[in-house]
Amino acid sequence: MTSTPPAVRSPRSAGNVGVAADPEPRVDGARVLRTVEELAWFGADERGGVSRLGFSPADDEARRYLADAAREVGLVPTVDPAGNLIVRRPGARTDVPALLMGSHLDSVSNGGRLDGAYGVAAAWEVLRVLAAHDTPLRYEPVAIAFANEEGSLFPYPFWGSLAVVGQLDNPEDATDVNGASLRRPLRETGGDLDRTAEAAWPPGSVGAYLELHIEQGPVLERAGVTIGVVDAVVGRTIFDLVVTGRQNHAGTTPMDGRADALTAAARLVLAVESVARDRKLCAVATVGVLTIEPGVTNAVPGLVRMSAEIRDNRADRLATAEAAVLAEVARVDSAGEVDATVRAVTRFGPVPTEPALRDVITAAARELGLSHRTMPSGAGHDAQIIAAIAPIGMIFVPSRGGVSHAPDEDSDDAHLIAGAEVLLRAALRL
Ligand code: HGY
Ligand code: MN
Ligand code: MN
Repeated sequence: MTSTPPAVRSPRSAGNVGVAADPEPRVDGARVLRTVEELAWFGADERGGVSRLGFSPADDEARRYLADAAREVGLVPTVDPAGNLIVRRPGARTDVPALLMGSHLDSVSNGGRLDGAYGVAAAWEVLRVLAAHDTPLRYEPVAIAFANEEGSLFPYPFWGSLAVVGQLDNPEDATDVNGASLRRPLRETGGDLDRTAEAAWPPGSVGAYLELHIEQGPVLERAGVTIGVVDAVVGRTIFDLVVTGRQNHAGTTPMDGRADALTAAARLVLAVESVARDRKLCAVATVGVLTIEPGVTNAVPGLVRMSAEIRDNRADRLATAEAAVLAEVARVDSAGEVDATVRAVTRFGPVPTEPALRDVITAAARELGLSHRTMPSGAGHDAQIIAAIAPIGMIFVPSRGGVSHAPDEDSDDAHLIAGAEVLLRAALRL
């Protein structure tokens, strides 16, 4: 991990937001890139990439850094009780709904520098530009960095956006993967576990939500297209599976007398994969976590805990695939050698974006002379949660090699700047 965070640099600090009557506001592309670079400092992983897990010290430092950067240029940052960092223009209007723009600040373990952080950096820039121009807007622009979208340390993905829509379940019980309570880290970041309900935005208070994000897949790059206009965000079900066998000596236990939890789990891993790959019941299916007990070379594994997640853009297909996963677990269980249990811990349905906002984004891209195409999102996003209270729109830019949730996640600078320009244009068109 890294030693000291970057100081808020003077070029960005130069001059507070004054009001100018420029008919053609533009983002400062270099500033967007610099904010992205600086954010990558927080949680920089010595293996490469970024490990800025939600509610970790690195996440907290990144948040403070962004709040300071906003304050330095005369914007007004606040932290809501769920830990979302929200930035407004000075004298922000409260008599009109908000145009909310943002993404998340946390990363997966050993992830990239762009997933989430790019959208936050761009939203900060767009808000700064809008604060500096006397452009009449129907909605009050507000930038937000959602807390804990990935849920890598505290396994509550979309924590911050769920709080904003008033749908956090039993927040006071939230613990990290090791069982430690969220209470202290949330308090240190400016939140309050007993008051997360107050993070909910009242009905009608958000006129629109726009999220800019890297695509995280290969579609735009392969097509040579700069801007993705997202038409739907994928649905996802996450399962916890437990396989219980009988732990015993690896040298003395005959092969026909074993209840090996790991070999049974291995069959389940392949069965989960097969639900998508061979049976094509859903778009993708993944086992990403496998823990083995006791995890030594010379004992037959007695217990395996594993995750499984399935995704699709259609709710009916997701339901069918979910039933198939349950049936596979039941099959391994009923074979009698081991006990296998499964629990769907998280379900997020697929969510379409707002057609009118797709049109706004498309028109913005066209105005800027940027190539664009409509496409679904295979990754989950805070936008799909915010859809419960507001129309949502999403903008994608190409990911190099389609790589994400990995250290070499990257995008061309020109694409990153183009995405920020589209976000600003879309905001102005609203
Ligand atoms: O997992 C996802 O799709 C998102 O990156 N959280
Ligand atoms: Mn992600
Ligand atoms: Mn993301």
